[in-house]
Amino acid sequence: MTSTIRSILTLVGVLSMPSAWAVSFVTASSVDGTPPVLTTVPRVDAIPGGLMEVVWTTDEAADSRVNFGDSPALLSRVAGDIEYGLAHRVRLAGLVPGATYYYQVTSVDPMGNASSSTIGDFVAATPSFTLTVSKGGAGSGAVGGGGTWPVDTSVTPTASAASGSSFVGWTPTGCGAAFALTGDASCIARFTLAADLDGDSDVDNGDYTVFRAALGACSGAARYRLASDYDRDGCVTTGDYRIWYGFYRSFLVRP
Ligand SMILES: [Ca+2]
Ligand SMILES: [Ca+2]
Ligand SMILES: [Ca+2]
Repeated sequence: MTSTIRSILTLVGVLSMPSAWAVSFVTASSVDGTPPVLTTVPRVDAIPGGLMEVVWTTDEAADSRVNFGDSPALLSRVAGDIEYGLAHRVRLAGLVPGATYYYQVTSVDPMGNASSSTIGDFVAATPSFTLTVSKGGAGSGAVGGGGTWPVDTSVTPTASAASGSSFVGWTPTGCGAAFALTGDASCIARFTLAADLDGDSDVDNGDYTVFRAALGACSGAARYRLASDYDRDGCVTTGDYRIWYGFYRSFLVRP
């Protein structure tokens, strides 16, 4: 009984002295009083979308913080990550393209020891986007206008049908005129075989049959077919046949 009471008293004594308990547990050798070492000089990279990213490393797990602003004396904005790690990567948003900013990185270890870099500067990138221009359809041709430009650049995709092919149109149709690049965009130029009048991606007697059906007809007639009127003079004539035949020949010798 006496020993039980002593045990309880001992326990109460321990519980009533949490600070003493804690102090007795943390020996001098385990206290981390050393701030992290920045093992790389912070680097600022431009990443897609007009953001800038500050990258650095530390020799021990620490958090990530970047103070930045448009004056070295006033780094009034902050971005960061409270997760501890050795590799630090912080994105800075809301920057004015082309403007100069000043920044300083800080990493703090779990014991609160902090290290900061010297103040550096960078110029905020102008965001750039990519226009991809590609080809579709059974025909062939050349496309142009693709590339990477600063935001809001006016771009104009181009399409030029190869001999024996016709350019039909763009997907999406907005690619057919100049437009401002406000994001990555993709334009597909569709080419058909000019002699493929029945649309089966082949050129053969079936297309000749379709042509013959319109031969002699002029615009307004039921038999008239605009696609067969290659010279667009309003009538399907033997002159158009010669053109069709030329397309047919170029289809036969295509690469
Ligand atoms: Ca430390
Ligand atoms: Ca055909
Ligand atoms: Ca014609």
